[in-house]
Amino acid sequence: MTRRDGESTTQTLERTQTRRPRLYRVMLLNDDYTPMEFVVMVLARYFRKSEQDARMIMLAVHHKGRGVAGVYSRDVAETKVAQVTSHARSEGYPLQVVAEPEAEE
Ligand code: TYC
Repeated sequence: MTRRDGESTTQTLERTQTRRPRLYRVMLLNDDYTPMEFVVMVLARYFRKSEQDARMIMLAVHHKGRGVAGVYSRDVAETKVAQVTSHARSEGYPLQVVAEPEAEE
């Protein structure tokens, strides 16, 4: 804020309520080329799913087009996206992984 004498000051807005940081859904998108086994491995290794859960999630993505691999803070979600994308590319697979914010309560 600028005073009449031309000096600038800073105002502080106080809030007593705290808000929990947003959570982000890491989504897997379907494609025609990434092998099912690779997607199952990704879900087990990077998203700590059991073999059984990993298969269920992979098949749901295969049939519905997309699905949630896990829900994390923004930093962790973005790291998972980067790690899985780089692993997939290193194998020559086009697997798409994205993070999207959950709705605020
Ligand atoms: N549709 C792929 C196939 O038939 C398998 C697949 C599942 C790929 C999930 C990506 O996110 C994915 N080989």
